[in-house]
Amino acid sequence: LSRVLLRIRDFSALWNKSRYYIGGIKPDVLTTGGGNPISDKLNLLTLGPRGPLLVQDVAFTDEMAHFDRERIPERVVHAKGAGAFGYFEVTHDITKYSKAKVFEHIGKRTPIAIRFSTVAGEAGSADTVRDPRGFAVKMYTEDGNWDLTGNNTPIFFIRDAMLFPSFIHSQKRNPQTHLKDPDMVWDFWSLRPESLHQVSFLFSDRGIPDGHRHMNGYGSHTFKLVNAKDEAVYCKFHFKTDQGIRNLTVEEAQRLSAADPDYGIHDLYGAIADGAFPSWTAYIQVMTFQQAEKFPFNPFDLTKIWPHGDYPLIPLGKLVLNKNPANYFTDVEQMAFDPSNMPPGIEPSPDKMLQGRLFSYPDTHRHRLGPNYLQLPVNCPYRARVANYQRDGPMCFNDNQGGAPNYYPNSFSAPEQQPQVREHKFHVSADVARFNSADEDNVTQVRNFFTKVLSEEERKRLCENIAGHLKDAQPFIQKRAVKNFLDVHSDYGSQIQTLLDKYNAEAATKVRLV
Ligand code: HDE
Repeated sequence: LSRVLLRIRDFSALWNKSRYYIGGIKPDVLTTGGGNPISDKLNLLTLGPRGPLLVQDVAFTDEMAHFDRERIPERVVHAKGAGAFGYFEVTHDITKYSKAKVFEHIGKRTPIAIRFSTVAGEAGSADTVRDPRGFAVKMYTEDGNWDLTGNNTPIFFIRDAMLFPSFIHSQKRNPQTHLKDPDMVWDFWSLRPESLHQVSFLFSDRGIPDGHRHMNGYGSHTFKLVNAKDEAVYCKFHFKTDQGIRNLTVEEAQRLSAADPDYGIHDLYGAIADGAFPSWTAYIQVMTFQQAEKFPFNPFDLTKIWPHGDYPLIPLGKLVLNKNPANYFTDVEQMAFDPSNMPPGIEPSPDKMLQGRLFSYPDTHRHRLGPNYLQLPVNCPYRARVANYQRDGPMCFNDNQGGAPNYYPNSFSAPEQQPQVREHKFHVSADVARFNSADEDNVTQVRNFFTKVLSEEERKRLCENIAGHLKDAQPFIQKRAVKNFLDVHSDYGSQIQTLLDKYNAEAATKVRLV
Protein backbone atom coordinates (compact mmCIF):
# COMPACT_ATOMS: atom_id res chain seq x y z
CA LEU A 1 0.00 0.00 0.00
CA SER A 2 2.82 2.41 0.82
CA ARG A 3 4.17 1.90 -2.70
CA VAL A 4 0.78 2.89 -4.06
CA LEU A 5 0.43 5.94 -1.84
CA LEU A 6 3.86 7.07 -2.96
CA ARG A 7 2.72 6.71 -6.54
CA ILE A 8 -0.40 8.82 -5.91
CA ARG A 9 1.77 11.57 -4.41
CA ASP A 10 4.14 11.37 -7.38
CA PHE A 11 1.28 11.83 -9.79
CA SER A 12 -0.27 14.82 -8.05
CA ALA A 13 3.14 16.46 -8.20
CA LEU A 14 2.72 16.42 -11.97
CA TRP A 15 0.19 19.25 -11.62
CA ASN A 16 3.07 21.49 -10.60
CA LYS A 17 4.90 20.86 -13.83
CA SER A 18 4.17 22.49 -17.13
CA ARG A 19 2.45 19.48 -18.70
CA TYR A 20 -1.03 20.96 -18.36
CA TYR A 21 -0.18 24.07 -20.35
CA ILE A 22 -2.29 24.33 -23.47
CA GLY A 23 -0.17 24.28 -26.63
CA GLY A 24 2.88 24.93 -24.44
CA ILE A 25 1.55 28.35 -23.36
CA LYS A 26 0.62 29.02 -19.76
CA PRO A 27 -3.12 29.83 -19.77
CA ASP A 28 -3.16 32.98 -17.60
CA VAL A 29 -6.60 34.29 -18.39
CA LEU A 30 -9.66 32.45 -17.06
CA THR A 31 -12.46 32.52 -19.63
CA THR A 32 -15.92 31.23 -20.42
CA GLY A 33 -16.29 28.43 -22.98
CA GLY A 34 -16.76 31.22 -25.51
CA GLY A 35 -13.38 32.73 -24.58
CA ASN A 36 -14.65 35.83 -22.74
CA PRO A 37 -12.49 36.70 -19.71
CA ILE A 38 -14.17 36.02 -16.33
CA SER A 39 -13.83 38.56 -13.53
CA ASP A 40 -14.93 36.38 -10.61
CA LYS A 41 -15.18 32.58 -10.57
CA LEU A 42 -15.87 32.32 -6.83
CA ASN A 43 -19.04 34.33 -6.30
CA LEU A 44 -22.42 34.29 -8.04
CA LEU A 45 -23.82 37.50 -9.53
CA THR A 46 -26.79 38.21 -7.22
CA LEU A 47 -29.24 40.92 -6.32
CA GLY A 48 -27.95 41.74 -2.87
CA PRO A 49 -25.66 39.55 -0.76
CA ARG A 50 -28.39 36.94 -0.04
CA GLY A 51 -29.58 36.44 -3.64
CA PRO A 52 -31.54 35.76 -5.80
CA LEU A 53 -29.30 34.93 -8.74
CA LEU A 54 -29.40 36.93 -11.97
CA VAL A 55 -29.92 35.10 -15.25
CA GLN A 56 -27.27 37.40 -16.72
CA ASP A 57 -24.62 35.56 -14.70
CA VAL A 58 -23.43 33.84 -17.87
CA ALA A 59 -20.14 32.83 -16.24
CA PHE A 60 -22.28 30.64 -13.98
CA THR A 61 -24.72 29.30 -16.61
CA ASP A 62 -21.89 28.55 -19.03
CA GLU A 63 -20.06 26.54 -16.37
CA MET A 64 -23.12 24.75 -15.00
CA ALA A 65 -24.62 23.87 -18.39
CA HIS A 66 -21.37 22.23 -19.45
CA PHE A 67 -21.08 20.37 -16.16
CA ASP A 68 -24.63 19.06 -16.62
CA ARG A 69 -23.49 17.38 -19.84
CA GLU A 70 -20.11 15.99 -18.77
CA ARG A 71 -20.95 12.31 -18.86
CA ILE A 72 -21.10 10.26 -22.02
CA PRO A 73 -22.45 6.69 -21.93
CA GLU A 74 -19.85 4.31 -20.57
CA ARG A 75 -18.89 1.33 -22.73
CA VAL A 76 -21.59 -1.35 -22.41
CA VAL A 77 -18.72 -3.79 -21.70
CA HIS A 78 -15.05 -3.04 -20.91
CA ALA A 79 -16.08 0.20 -19.18
CA LYS A 80 -13.10 0.35 -16.78
CA GLY A 81 -9.77 0.78 -18.46
CA ALA A 82 -6.31 2.26 -18.74
CA GLY A 83 -4.66 3.54 -21.90
CA ALA A 84 -1.23 4.43 -23.22
CA PHE A 85 0.66 5.16 -26.43
CA GLY A 86 3.78 3.79 -28.07
CA TYR A 87 4.83 1.95 -31.17
CA PHE A 88 4.82 -1.40 -32.94
CA GLU A 89 8.13 -2.43 -34.49
CA VAL A 90 8.64 -5.17 -37.07
CA THR A 91 11.47 -7.51 -36.06
CA HIS A 92 10.84 -10.35 -38.54
CA ASP A 93 9.80 -10.36 -42.17
CA ILE A 94 6.29 -11.72 -42.78
CA THR A 95 5.75 -10.09 -46.19
CA LYS A 96 5.36 -13.55 -47.72
CA TYR A 97 2.09 -13.72 -45.77
CA SER A 98 0.85 -10.13 -45.77
CA LYS A 99 1.24 -7.02 -47.88
CA ALA A 100 -0.02 -4.79 -45.02
CA LYS A 101 2.21 -1.70 -44.88
CA VAL A 102 2.54 -2.09 -41.13
CA PHE A 103 4.67 -5.25 -41.79
CA GLU A 104 6.58 -3.67 -44.72
CA HIS A 105 10.17 -4.12 -43.53
CA ILE A 106 12.19 -5.07 -40.50
CA GLY A 107 12.70 -2.06 -38.26
CA LYS A 108 9.52 -0.29 -39.40
CA ARG A 109 7.75 1.47 -36.53
CA THR A 110 4.05 2.32 -36.46
CA PRO A 111 2.55 4.53 -33.75
CA ILE A 112 -0.03 2.80 -31.57
CA ALA A 113 -2.64 3.49 -28.90
CA ILE A 114 -3.60 0.77 -26.47
CA ARG A 115 -6.38 0.27 -23.95
CA PHE A 116 -6.53 -2.42 -21.29
CA SER A 117 -9.79 -3.09 -19.49
CA THR A 118 -11.88 -5.38 -17.35
CA VAL A 119 -15.14 -6.55 -18.92
CA ALA A 120 -18.18 -6.73 -16.67
CA GLY A 121 -17.69 -3.92 -14.13
CA GLU A 122 -18.75 -0.32 -14.47
CA ALA A 123 -16.33 2.54 -15.14
CA GLY A 124 -15.63 2.96 -11.40
CA SER A 125 -15.24 -0.74 -10.56
CA ALA A 126 -12.11 -2.35 -9.14
CA ASP A 127 -9.27 -3.37 -11.45
CA THR A 128 -8.38 -6.51 -9.52
CA VAL A 129 -11.46 -8.63 -10.15
CA ARG A 130 -11.62 -12.07 -11.74
CA ASP A 131 -12.58 -11.17 -15.29
CA PRO A 132 -11.01 -11.41 -18.74
CA ARG A 133 -8.93 -8.33 -19.62
CA GLY A 134 -9.34 -6.36 -22.82
CA PHE A 135 -6.13 -5.89 -24.79
CA ALA A 136 -7.05 -3.47 -27.57
CA VAL A 137 -4.36 -2.15 -29.91
CA LYS A 138 -4.88 0.63 -32.45
CA MET A 139 -2.12 0.95 -35.03
CA TYR A 140 -2.08 4.21 -36.97
CA THR A 141 -0.84 2.90 -40.37
CA GLU A 142 -0.43 4.78 -43.66
CA ASP A 143 -3.34 2.73 -45.00
CA GLY A 144 -5.62 3.77 -42.16
CA ASN A 145 -6.05 2.35 -38.70
CA TRP A 146 -5.70 -1.30 -37.82
CA ASP A 147 -7.56 -2.10 -34.60
CA LEU A 148 -6.69 -5.47 -33.14
CA THR A 149 -9.28 -5.48 -30.36
CA GLY A 150 -8.35 -8.56 -28.39
CA ASN A 151 -8.31 -9.97 -24.89
CA ASN A 152 -5.73 -11.51 -22.58
CA THR A 153 -7.11 -14.93 -23.52
CA PRO A 154 -6.80 -16.74 -26.86
CA ILE A 155 -10.41 -17.99 -26.56
CA PHE A 156 -13.88 -16.73 -25.66
CA PHE A 157 -17.06 -17.94 -23.91
CA ILE A 158 -19.28 -18.34 -26.96
CA ARG A 159 -18.89 -19.05 -30.66
CA ASP A 160 -22.03 -17.43 -32.10
CA ALA A 161 -22.43 -13.64 -31.97
CA MET A 162 -26.21 -13.99 -31.54
CA LEU A 163 -25.58 -15.02 -27.92
CA PHE A 164 -23.39 -12.04 -26.95
CA PRO A 165 -26.01 -9.64 -25.53
CA SER A 166 -27.52 -12.44 -23.40
CA PHE A 167 -24.11 -13.62 -22.27
CA ILE A 168 -23.17 -10.09 -21.18
CA HIS A 169 -26.52 -9.55 -19.45
CA SER A 170 -25.87 -12.71 -17.41
CA GLN A 171 -22.54 -11.29 -16.21
CA LYS A 172 -23.90 -7.84 -15.35
CA ARG A 173 -26.53 -6.82 -12.80
CA ASN A 174 -29.86 -8.53 -12.14
CA PRO A 175 -32.57 -6.30 -13.66
CA GLN A 176 -34.65 -6.43 -10.47
CA THR A 177 -32.11 -6.31 -7.65
CA HIS A 178 -29.34 -4.42 -9.47
CA LEU A 179 -26.93 -6.95 -7.92
CA LYS A 180 -24.42 -9.24 -9.60
CA ASP A 181 -26.18 -12.58 -9.64
CA PRO A 182 -24.39 -15.99 -9.48
CA ASP A 183 -27.61 -17.66 -10.65
CA MET A 184 -27.55 -15.66 -13.88
CA VAL A 185 -23.82 -16.24 -14.40
CA TRP A 186 -23.93 -20.00 -13.89
CA ASP A 187 -27.32 -20.50 -15.49
CA PHE A 188 -25.97 -19.14 -18.77
CA TRP A 189 -22.58 -20.87 -18.54
CA SER A 190 -24.07 -24.23 -17.65
CA LEU A 191 -26.66 -23.99 -20.44
CA ARG A 192 -23.88 -23.20 -22.93
CA PRO A 193 -21.05 -25.71 -22.38
CA GLU A 194 -18.98 -24.12 -25.15
CA SER A 195 -18.05 -21.63 -22.38
CA LEU A 196 -16.15 -24.39 -20.45
CA HIS A 197 -12.76 -23.58 -21.99
CA GLN A 198 -12.88 -19.85 -21.22
CA VAL A 199 -14.48 -20.45 -17.81
CA SER A 200 -11.62 -22.82 -16.94
CA PHE A 201 -9.07 -20.20 -17.99
CA LEU A 202 -10.96 -17.50 -16.07
CA PHE A 203 -11.01 -19.43 -12.78
CA SER A 204 -7.38 -20.49 -13.13
CA ASP A 205 -4.51 -18.39 -11.72
CA ARG A 206 -4.49 -16.29 -14.91
CA GLY A 207 -8.02 -15.07 -14.15
CA ILE A 208 -6.66 -12.18 -12.02
CA PRO A 209 -3.60 -10.66 -13.74
CA ASP A 210 -1.28 -8.46 -11.68
CA GLY A 211 -2.05 -5.15 -13.39
CA HIS A 212 -2.03 -4.80 -17.16
CA ARG A 213 1.68 -5.17 -17.85
CA HIS A 214 2.10 -8.77 -16.74
CA MET A 215 -0.36 -10.46 -19.06
CA ASN A 216 -0.31 -11.64 -22.67
CA GLY A 217 -2.59 -10.26 -25.36
CA TYR A 218 -4.27 -12.18 -28.17
CA GLY A 219 -6.09 -11.18 -31.35
CA SER A 220 -8.06 -14.31 -30.34
CA HIS A 221 -9.98 -14.70 -33.61
CA THR A 222 -8.72 -16.27 -36.78
CA PHE A 223 -7.85 -13.57 -39.32
CA LYS A 224 -6.79 -13.77 -42.94
CA LEU A 225 -3.46 -12.42 -44.20
CA VAL A 226 -3.12 -11.61 -47.90
CA ASN A 227 0.23 -11.06 -49.64
CA ALA A 228 1.16 -8.92 -52.68
CA LYS A 229 0.46 -11.87 -55.02
CA ASP A 230 -3.07 -12.11 -53.59
CA GLU A 231 -2.28 -15.39 -51.81
CA ALA A 232 -3.99 -15.82 -48.46
CA VAL A 233 -3.45 -17.78 -45.25
CA TYR A 234 -5.34 -17.82 -41.97
CA CYS A 235 -3.59 -16.40 -38.96
CA LYS A 236 -3.80 -15.69 -35.24
CA PHE A 237 -1.98 -12.91 -33.37
CA HIS A 238 -0.21 -13.30 -30.01
CA PHE A 239 1.50 -10.68 -27.83
CA LYS A 240 3.64 -12.19 -25.09
CA THR A 241 4.50 -9.94 -22.19
CA ASP A 242 8.22 -9.16 -21.81
CA GLN A 243 7.56 -8.32 -18.13
CA GLY A 244 6.72 -11.99 -17.43
CA ILE A 245 3.29 -13.33 -16.50
CA ARG A 246 2.29 -12.32 -12.98
CA ASN A 247 -1.05 -12.96 -11.34
CA LEU A 248 -2.61 -11.88 -8.05
CA THR A 249 -3.72 -14.36 -5.44
CA VAL A 250 -7.40 -14.21 -4.52
CA GLU A 251 -6.52 -12.67 -1.13
CA GLU A 252 -4.20 -10.00 -2.59
CA ALA A 253 -6.75 -9.12 -5.25
CA GLN A 254 -9.49 -8.72 -2.64
CA ARG A 255 -7.24 -6.54 -0.49
CA LEU A 256 -6.35 -4.32 -3.45
CA SER A 257 -10.01 -4.01 -4.47
CA ALA A 258 -10.45 -2.01 -1.29
CA ALA A 259 -7.00 -0.45 -0.86
CA ASP A 260 -6.38 0.55 -4.48
CA PRO A 261 -9.29 -0.19 -6.80
CA ASP A 262 -7.45 1.58 -9.63
CA TYR A 263 -4.39 -0.63 -9.24
CA GLY A 264 -4.21 -1.42 -12.98
CA ILE A 265 -4.22 2.26 -13.99
CA HIS A 266 -1.69 3.15 -11.27
CA ASP A 267 0.64 0.36 -12.23
CA LEU A 268 0.65 1.20 -15.95
CA TYR A 269 0.82 4.98 -15.52
CA GLY A 270 3.53 4.67 -12.89
CA ALA A 271 5.70 2.33 -14.97
CA ILE A 272 5.57 4.60 -18.01
CA ALA A 273 6.11 7.74 -15.92
CA ASP A 274 9.17 6.02 -14.38
CA GLY A 275 10.56 5.18 -17.83
CA ALA A 276 10.05 1.42 -17.34
CA PHE A 277 8.33 1.09 -20.71
CA PRO A 278 6.31 -2.13 -20.91
CA SER A 279 6.66 -4.22 -24.04
CA TRP A 280 5.26 -7.35 -25.64
CA THR A 281 6.76 -9.65 -28.28
CA ALA A 282 4.39 -10.26 -31.17
CA TYR A 283 3.96 -13.59 -32.96
CA ILE A 284 1.61 -15.06 -35.51
CA GLN A 285 0.35 -18.58 -36.07
CA VAL A 286 -0.33 -19.43 -39.69
CA MET A 287 -2.67 -22.03 -41.18
CA THR A 288 -3.04 -22.64 -44.91
CA PHE A 289 -6.46 -23.05 -46.49
CA GLN A 290 -5.64 -26.74 -47.11
CA GLN A 291 -4.73 -27.23 -43.44
CA ALA A 292 -7.95 -25.47 -42.45
CA GLU A 293 -9.96 -28.03 -44.47
CA LYS A 294 -8.35 -30.88 -42.54
CA PHE A 295 -8.27 -29.26 -39.08
CA PRO A 296 -10.14 -31.56 -36.65
CA PHE A 297 -12.21 -28.61 -35.38
CA ASN A 298 -13.71 -25.56 -37.02
CA PRO A 299 -10.56 -23.39 -37.28
CA PHE A 300 -12.74 -20.28 -36.91
CA ASP A 301 -14.26 -21.42 -33.60
CA LEU A 302 -13.29 -18.80 -31.01
CA THR A 303 -13.75 -21.24 -28.11
CA LYS A 304 -10.73 -23.21 -29.32
CA ILE A 305 -7.02 -22.64 -29.79
CA TRP A 306 -4.74 -23.79 -32.59
CA PRO A 307 -2.26 -26.20 -30.93
CA HIS A 308 1.20 -24.63 -30.90
CA GLY A 309 2.82 -27.98 -31.70
CA ASP A 310 1.08 -28.07 -35.09
CA TYR A 311 0.97 -24.31 -35.69
CA PRO A 312 4.12 -22.87 -34.10
CA LEU A 313 4.52 -19.25 -33.11
CA ILE A 314 6.27 -17.21 -35.81
CA PRO A 315 7.99 -14.10 -34.44
CA LEU A 316 6.80 -10.83 -35.88
CA GLY A 317 7.62 -7.74 -33.85
CA LYS A 318 7.23 -5.90 -30.59
CA LEU A 319 4.81 -3.50 -28.94
CA VAL A 320 6.30 -0.82 -26.71
CA LEU A 321 4.36 1.64 -24.54
CA ASN A 322 6.31 4.81 -23.82
CA LYS A 323 3.75 7.60 -23.42
CA ASN A 324 1.00 8.21 -20.91
CA PRO A 325 -2.25 9.91 -21.87
CA ALA A 326 -2.19 13.69 -21.52
CA ASN A 327 -5.91 13.72 -20.72
CA TYR A 328 -7.86 10.64 -19.68
CA PHE A 329 -11.16 11.61 -21.27
CA THR A 330 -9.88 12.65 -24.70
CA ASP A 331 -7.15 10.02 -24.94
CA VAL A 332 -8.72 6.98 -23.28
CA GLU A 333 -12.45 7.40 -22.64
CA GLN A 334 -13.01 8.57 -26.21
CA MET A 335 -10.85 5.84 -27.75
CA ALA A 336 -13.01 3.78 -30.08
CA PHE A 337 -11.73 0.39 -31.25
CA ASP A 338 -13.25 -1.31 -34.23
CA PRO A 339 -12.33 -4.78 -35.52
CA SER A 340 -13.56 -3.68 -38.95
CA ASN A 341 -10.65 -1.22 -39.19
CA MET A 342 -8.39 -3.44 -41.29
CA PRO A 343 -5.87 -2.11 -43.82
CA PRO A 344 -5.21 -4.04 -47.07
CA GLY A 345 -3.32 -7.27 -46.32
CA ILE A 346 -5.36 -8.07 -43.20
CA GLU A 347 -8.91 -9.39 -43.58
CA PRO A 348 -11.55 -11.15 -41.50
CA SER A 349 -11.94 -14.92 -41.49
CA PRO A 350 -15.47 -16.37 -41.56
CA ASP A 351 -15.45 -16.57 -37.70
CA LYS A 352 -19.09 -15.82 -36.78
CA MET A 353 -18.02 -13.90 -33.68
CA LEU A 354 -15.60 -11.69 -35.57
CA GLN A 355 -18.22 -11.09 -38.25
CA GLY A 356 -20.72 -10.03 -35.57
CA ARG A 357 -18.16 -7.67 -34.08
CA LEU A 358 -17.54 -5.98 -37.44
CA PHE A 359 -21.03 -4.51 -37.11
CA SER A 360 -21.28 -3.97 -33.35
CA TYR A 361 -18.27 -1.74 -32.64
CA PRO A 362 -18.79 1.14 -35.08
CA ASP A 363 -22.48 0.92 -34.18
CA THR A 364 -21.82 1.43 -30.47
CA HIS A 365 -19.38 4.29 -31.18
CA ARG A 366 -21.99 6.17 -33.20
CA HIS A 367 -24.23 5.93 -30.15
CA ARG A 368 -21.58 6.58 -27.48
CA LEU A 369 -19.49 9.24 -29.22
CA GLY A 370 -21.57 10.35 -32.21
CA PRO A 371 -21.39 9.70 -35.95
CA ASN A 372 -18.23 11.78 -36.40
CA TYR A 373 -16.26 9.86 -33.73
CA LEU A 374 -13.53 9.13 -36.29
CA GLN A 375 -12.65 12.83 -36.35
CA LEU A 376 -11.65 12.75 -32.67
CA PRO A 377 -7.85 13.02 -32.52
CA VAL A 378 -7.33 9.67 -30.78
CA ASN A 379 -9.47 7.82 -33.32
CA CYS A 380 -8.53 9.77 -36.42
CA PRO A 381 -6.51 7.71 -38.93
CA TYR A 382 -4.07 10.61 -39.06
CA ARG A 383 -1.38 8.81 -41.04
CA ALA A 384 -3.79 8.24 -43.93
CA ARG A 385 -5.75 10.98 -45.68
CA VAL A 386 -9.45 10.36 -45.22
CA ALA A 387 -11.25 11.13 -48.49
CA ASN A 388 -14.76 9.93 -49.15
CA TYR A 389 -18.30 11.13 -49.76
CA GLN A 390 -19.44 11.27 -46.15
CA ARG A 391 -20.36 14.78 -45.01
CA ASP A 392 -21.89 16.76 -42.15
CA GLY A 393 -23.49 15.18 -39.07
CA PRO A 394 -23.35 16.42 -35.48
CA MET A 395 -20.03 17.80 -34.25
CA CYS A 396 -18.19 17.83 -37.55
CA PHE A 397 -15.04 19.66 -36.48
CA ASN A 398 -12.61 19.19 -39.34
CA ASP A 399 -12.92 21.00 -42.69
CA ASN A 400 -15.69 18.57 -43.80
CA GLN A 401 -13.60 17.94 -46.95
CA GLY A 402 -14.04 21.55 -48.03
CA GLY A 403 -15.45 22.07 -51.51
CA ALA A 404 -14.71 18.54 -52.82
CA PRO A 405 -17.57 16.76 -54.59
CA ASN A 406 -19.92 14.91 -52.23
CA TYR A 407 -21.30 12.29 -54.62
CA TYR A 408 -19.84 9.39 -56.60
CA PRO A 409 -19.35 8.79 -59.45
CA ASN A 410 -18.69 12.33 -60.55
CA SER A 411 -16.89 14.09 -63.38
CA PHE A 412 -14.70 16.27 -61.18
CA SER A 413 -11.39 15.62 -59.53
CA ALA A 414 -12.27 13.49 -56.53
CA PRO A 415 -11.11 10.44 -54.58
CA GLU A 416 -11.12 7.38 -56.81
CA GLN A 417 -11.55 3.68 -56.11
CA GLN A 418 -8.36 1.64 -55.75
CA PRO A 419 -9.00 -1.73 -57.47
CA GLN A 420 -5.56 -3.01 -56.45
CA VAL A 421 -6.71 -3.24 -52.79
CA ARG A 422 -9.81 -5.30 -53.49
CA GLU A 423 -10.53 -8.05 -50.96
CA HIS A 424 -9.11 -11.53 -51.43
CA LYS A 425 -11.58 -13.57 -53.46
CA PHE A 426 -12.74 -16.90 -52.03
CA HIS A 427 -15.31 -19.45 -53.02
CA VAL A 428 -18.14 -20.56 -50.74
CA SER A 429 -21.05 -22.82 -51.56
CA ALA A 430 -23.41 -23.73 -48.76
CA ASP A 431 -27.00 -23.57 -47.52
CA VAL A 432 -28.17 -20.39 -45.85
CA ALA A 433 -29.54 -21.43 -42.44
CA ARG A 434 -29.25 -20.79 -38.70
CA PHE A 435 -26.72 -23.53 -37.91
CA ASN A 436 -26.70 -24.79 -34.35
CA SER A 437 -23.07 -24.91 -33.13
CA ALA A 438 -23.86 -25.74 -29.49
CA ASP A 439 -22.44 -29.29 -29.56
CA GLU A 440 -19.25 -28.77 -31.57
CA ASP A 441 -16.91 -30.62 -29.18
CA ASN A 442 -16.89 -28.46 -26.06
CA VAL A 443 -14.57 -30.60 -23.99
CA THR A 444 -11.45 -32.00 -25.75
CA GLN A 445 -9.31 -28.87 -25.47
CA VAL A 446 -10.59 -28.15 -21.95
CA ARG A 447 -9.54 -31.67 -20.93
CA ASN A 448 -6.04 -30.99 -22.33
CA PHE A 449 -5.93 -27.74 -20.39
CA PHE A 450 -6.98 -29.48 -17.17
CA THR A 451 -4.75 -32.54 -17.47
CA LYS A 452 -1.72 -31.31 -19.44
CA VAL A 453 -1.35 -27.54 -18.95
CA LEU A 454 -2.16 -27.20 -15.25
CA SER A 455 -0.11 -28.65 -12.40
CA GLU A 456 -1.72 -30.54 -9.51
CA GLU A 457 -1.65 -27.37 -7.38
CA GLU A 458 -3.11 -25.23 -10.17
CA ARG A 459 -5.93 -27.75 -10.71
CA LYS A 460 -6.70 -27.62 -6.99
CA ARG A 461 -6.90 -23.81 -7.00
CA LEU A 462 -9.02 -23.87 -10.17
CA CYS A 463 -11.60 -26.16 -8.52
CA GLU A 464 -11.57 -24.07 -5.33
CA ASN A 465 -12.10 -20.85 -7.29
CA ILE A 466 -14.99 -22.35 -9.26
CA ALA A 467 -16.68 -23.91 -6.22
CA GLY A 468 -16.23 -20.69 -4.23
CA HIS A 469 -18.33 -18.88 -6.85
CA LEU A 470 -20.71 -21.64 -7.95
CA LYS A 471 -21.76 -22.26 -4.33
CA ASP A 472 -23.94 -19.12 -4.50
CA ALA A 473 -26.02 -20.43 -7.40
CA GLN A 474 -29.17 -22.51 -6.84
CA PRO A 475 -28.71 -26.30 -6.43
CA PHE A 476 -30.25 -27.22 -9.81
CA ILE A 477 -27.84 -24.85 -11.55
CA GLN A 478 -24.89 -26.23 -9.54
CA LYS A 479 -25.88 -29.73 -10.64
CA ARG A 480 -25.99 -28.80 -14.32
CA ALA A 481 -22.63 -27.00 -14.09
CA VAL A 482 -20.96 -29.93 -12.33
CA LYS A 483 -22.24 -32.31 -15.01
CA ASN A 484 -20.44 -30.22 -17.63
CA PHE A 485 -17.17 -30.28 -15.63
CA LEU A 486 -17.59 -34.07 -15.26
CA ASP A 487 -17.89 -34.32 -19.04
CA VAL A 488 -14.48 -32.65 -19.29
CA HIS A 489 -12.82 -34.96 -16.75
CA SER A 490 -14.14 -37.00 -13.85
CA ASP A 491 -11.58 -35.41 -11.46
CA TYR A 492 -12.59 -31.90 -12.52
CA GLY A 493 -16.30 -32.44 -11.79
CA SER A 494 -15.81 -34.53 -8.67
CA GLN A 495 -13.35 -32.13 -7.02
CA ILE A 496 -15.81 -29.28 -7.55
CA GLN A 497 -18.69 -31.44 -6.28
CA THR A 498 -16.79 -32.37 -3.10
CA LEU A 499 -16.14 -28.69 -2.35
CA LEU A 500 -19.75 -27.78 -3.10
CA ASP A 501 -20.96 -30.54 -0.74
CA LYS A 502 -18.88 -28.94 2.00
CA TYR A 503 -20.22 -25.44 1.30
CA ASN A 504 -23.81 -26.71 1.03
CA ALA A 505 -23.51 -28.58 4.35
CA GLU A 506 -22.14 -25.43 6.04
CA ALA A 507 -24.97 -23.36 4.56
CA ALA A 508 -27.54 -25.91 5.82
CA THR A 509 -26.06 -25.71 9.34
CA LYS A 510 -26.26 -21.93 9.27
CA VAL A 511 -29.92 -22.06 8.18
CA ARG A 512 -30.69 -24.48 11.07
CA LEU A 513 -28.94 -22.17 13.55
CA VAL A 514 -30.98 -19.19 12.36
FE1 HDE B 1 -16.14 -6.79 -27.51
N1 HDE B 1 -17.31 -5.10 -27.40
N2 HDE B 1 -17.70 -7.80 -28.31
N3 HDE B 1 -15.05 -8.51 -27.52
N4 HDE B 1 -14.59 -5.82 -26.74
C1 HDE B 1 -16.91 -3.91 -26.93
O1 HDE B 1 -17.29 -1.84 -27.94
C2 HDE B 1 -18.81 -7.24 -28.84
C3 HDE B 1 -15.47 -9.73 -27.96
C4 HDE B 1 -13.32 -6.28 -26.59
O2 HDE B 1 -10.84 -0.69 -24.86
C5 HDE B 1 -17.91 -2.83 -27.16
O3 HDE B 1 -16.46 0.24 -27.69
C6 HDE B 1 -19.60 -8.22 -29.53
C7 HDE B 1 -14.36 -10.63 -28.11
C8 HDE B 1 -12.48 -5.25 -26.03
O4 HDE B 1 -12.46 0.37 -25.87
C9 HDE B 1 -19.02 -3.53 -27.96
C10 HDE B 1 -18.93 -9.42 -29.36
C11 HDE B 1 -13.25 -9.90 -27.75
C12 HDE B 1 -13.30 -4.14 -25.87
C13 HDE B 1 -18.49 -4.95 -28.04
C14 HDE B 1 -17.74 -9.13 -28.60
C15 HDE B 1 -13.70 -8.59 -27.38
C16 HDE B 1 -14.61 -4.52 -26.32
C17 HDE B 1 -18.35 -2.10 -25.92
C18 HDE B 1 -19.32 -10.80 -29.82
C19 HDE B 1 -11.79 -10.35 -27.67
C20 HDE B 1 -12.92 -2.80 -25.29
C21 HDE B 1 -17.85 -0.70 -26.05
C22 HDE B 1 -19.75 -10.96 -31.15
C23 HDE B 1 -11.29 -11.00 -28.85
C24 HDE B 1 -12.25 -1.92 -26.29
C25 HDE B 1 -17.11 -0.68 -27.28
C26 HDE B 1 -11.80 -0.64 -25.63
C27 HDE B 1 -15.72 -3.66 -26.35
C28 HDE B 1 -19.15 -5.90 -28.71
C29 HDE B 1 -16.83 -10.15 -28.18
C30 HDE B 1 -12.80 -7.59 -26.90
C31 HDE B 1 -20.39 -3.40 -27.46
C32 HDE B 1 -20.91 -7.97 -30.23
C33 HDE B 1 -14.43 -12.06 -28.59
C34 HDE B 1 -10.99 -5.37 -25.69
O5 HDE B 1 -19.17 -3.00 -29.23
